[in-house]
Amino acid sequence: MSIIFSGIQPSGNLTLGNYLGALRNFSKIQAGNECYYCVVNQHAITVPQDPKMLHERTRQLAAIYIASGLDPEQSTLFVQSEVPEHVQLGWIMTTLSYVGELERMTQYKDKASKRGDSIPAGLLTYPPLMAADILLYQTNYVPVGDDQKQHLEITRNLAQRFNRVYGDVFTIPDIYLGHDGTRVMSLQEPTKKMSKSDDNTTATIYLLDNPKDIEKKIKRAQTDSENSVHYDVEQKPGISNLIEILSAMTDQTHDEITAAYADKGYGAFKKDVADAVISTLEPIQQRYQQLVGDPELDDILEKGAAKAHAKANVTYDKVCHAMGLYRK
Ligand code: ATP
Ligand code: LTN
Repeated sequence: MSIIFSGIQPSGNLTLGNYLGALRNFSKIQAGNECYYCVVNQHAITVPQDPKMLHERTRQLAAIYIASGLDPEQSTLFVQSEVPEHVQLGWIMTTLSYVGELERMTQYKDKASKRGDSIPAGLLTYPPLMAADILLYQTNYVPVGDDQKQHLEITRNLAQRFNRVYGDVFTIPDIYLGHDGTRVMSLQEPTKKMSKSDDNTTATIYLLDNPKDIEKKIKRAQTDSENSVHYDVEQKPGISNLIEILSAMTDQTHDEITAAYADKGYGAFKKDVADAVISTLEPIQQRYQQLVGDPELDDILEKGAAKAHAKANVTYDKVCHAMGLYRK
């Protein structure tokens, strides 16, 4: 049995990319492991958030976790700000971090470059908070997309740095990349990843999109003029992205899909991709609608926070003792 930890920021509406790259893997690995899944709302405030929206999205993300297959009996589901050890250990990890290594993070460089002269300091100190999230639970594996590799690497470095100076307190975590490493691309610019913060909403399928919108977006997805369905990321990024999506939805290989559409055009192909996406998302959407306004969700999150707190507190106590942060 391994300990698993992952988190998603409640900073926008979740996309098909988040589902295939993250959420789906979360539920696949929950059986037989000790899993913690967190709504990382304190990470979201490293850029300005509207308070009412942040509150709503926190609840929505928790409901989506469950709707997409996380079983609260098997996995611990909670909100980061309800377990105070995250920021407490986050501060300690900040004191162990070097400004130079934080400035080298590509996510920091990307996000900071959009903020002119007023770069929030929390954008720079985002990775030590993420390290604290992971290390508090003595995590073995962290399921995330490959864009998070650098953050995982700094987490490992910080854990090793701590253990070297203060003794063996932390387990050194590994990244867990989904078996097919699905990376869903934008429907309008298929060389760029599909992202919840894309301003062009026709480029993105949101998990809560209605069937009509999904059909429209896929119908208008950028392709090429060849009218031949086969996988070639360089020459046919649009069609290859749709093949990837269909393959992830139906478990068919690229070759099987190519063979099935050998004498069919893009119209029929796109219709089938849309149908596959709609039938995968429909049950998730139904479960989401039942849950989001249900007090049962609060119950689940309260129990989750209590369980997470109990585990996190053991590690945090060890850290404080190792560092001399105690009085008696
Ligand atoms: P933003 O646009 O705000 O940067 P995002 O949509 O990239 O957000 P994150 O909150 O950064 O999403 O990521 C949540 C998880 O979803 C991460 O593990 C990330 O790797 C995964 N993920 C995000 N977009 C995709 C995608 N297009 N394909 C596969 N996985 C993705
Ligand atoms: N940085 C991650 C979100 C995140 C996370 C974590 C992921 C915050 N803390 C701990 C895994 C483990 C992102 O932007 N996707």
